Amino acid sequence: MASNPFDSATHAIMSAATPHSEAPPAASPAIACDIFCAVIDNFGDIGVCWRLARQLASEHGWQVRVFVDDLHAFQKLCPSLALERARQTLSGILIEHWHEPAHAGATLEVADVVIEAFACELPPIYVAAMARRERAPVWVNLEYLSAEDWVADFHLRPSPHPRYPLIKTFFFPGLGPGTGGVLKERHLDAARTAFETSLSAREAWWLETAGRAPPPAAATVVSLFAYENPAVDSLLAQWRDSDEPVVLLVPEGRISGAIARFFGLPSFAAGARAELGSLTAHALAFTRQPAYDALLWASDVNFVRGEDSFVRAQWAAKPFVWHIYPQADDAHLPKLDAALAHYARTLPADARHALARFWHAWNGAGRPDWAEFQRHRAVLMQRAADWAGELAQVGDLAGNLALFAKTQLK
Ligand code: TRH
Repeated sequence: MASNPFDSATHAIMSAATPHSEAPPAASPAIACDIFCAVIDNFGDIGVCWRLARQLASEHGWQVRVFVDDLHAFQKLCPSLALERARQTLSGILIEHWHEPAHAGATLEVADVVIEAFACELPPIYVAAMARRERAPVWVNLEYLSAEDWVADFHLRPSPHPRYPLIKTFFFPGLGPGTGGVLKERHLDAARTAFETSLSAREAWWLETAGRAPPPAAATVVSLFAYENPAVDSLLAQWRDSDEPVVLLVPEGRISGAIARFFGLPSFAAGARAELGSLTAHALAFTRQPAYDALLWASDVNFVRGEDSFVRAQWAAKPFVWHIYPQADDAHLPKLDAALAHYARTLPADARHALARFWHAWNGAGRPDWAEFQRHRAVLMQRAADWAGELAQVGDLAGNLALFAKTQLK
């Protein structure tokens, strides 16, 4: 695992900003919660589950156990995880290496709240034990995030088990009212403000991350977290030829090969730096999850993907471009447009169309036009800040879920 350059600066900010909000409510008895996570690919499945687990434990005082079947993916965003251990405790959360399909922990003690992430199938022996429990647990299927309108209609719909006296409730994250919302830690805004208003924190971050001082104000700093993407070559060429300097920050990953090819390098691994025309690119180590936010805060425009980084970019309140997780039969495209409908809703028509064109181009339809995107930067910046406020009105997913569970447990 490469060393992590984001950690100390961000850690200082995060710790400074979280003195009281992390303390669990003293009076309430701890609710026990099991989260089951099957990793399909990449980091979003465990990324969402781990973020939720940490929040339920630190902000709601729950006793959380995470069953996860892929410790390698988990370790990328949680480097202190030991790959060889079947059971370990991190941040007060018990982590069980889940060996599908039978394993369900050393004991079959069933929690008060059972979260099945992204329709992964619970071990049958665990479901049988849920049915035997004196009081049936609150069973929640946490769905993938979608901004589509139908989500609000299906959020919190119950589904009785065909054989057992158990009810599973569908919990839908979303961007609009009536949905489960998206994850947001209580301390997040304070941590972001602390970072953005502290020159020394930003200088320390740049030094640790890119080995240099922050770039001049005239430069546009771009973070790039994406899947393989045919549009990247055109974009890199536009940045190279741009009138203004562009500083590109690329966490090591699936897009790194394309960056290396563009610069004529054999690879673009953490620590690498390359320059062509107006473009300077830095390859960054993949950081532990809490440190990823600082990359978004330090950048002017963020390219994000999947689910969790897409949400973090919204809380970073900077213009962003989403590489949505591609699905068969282009099933992802209506989801992309649904997100745009929320995010771009109040933008003037020309900026709205420019943003939609850029997002579409980044997702396979057309050629991204950086100059056009830049022309609307000021209004996109304002919209990003306003949208973060609107989205916060939907409520944080962990809080919404905890509230639902508590009403069921009463
Ligand atoms: O990795 P993703 O593409 O994840 C997923 C999965 O593919 C999943 O199967 C799919 O259904 C889902 O997307 C929609 O993108 P995502 O969701 O952004 O997850 C990445 C996680 O990695 C996120 O929690 C942020 C974290 N991360 C770090 O911890 N450090 C880093 O340096 C970076 C770049 C990301």
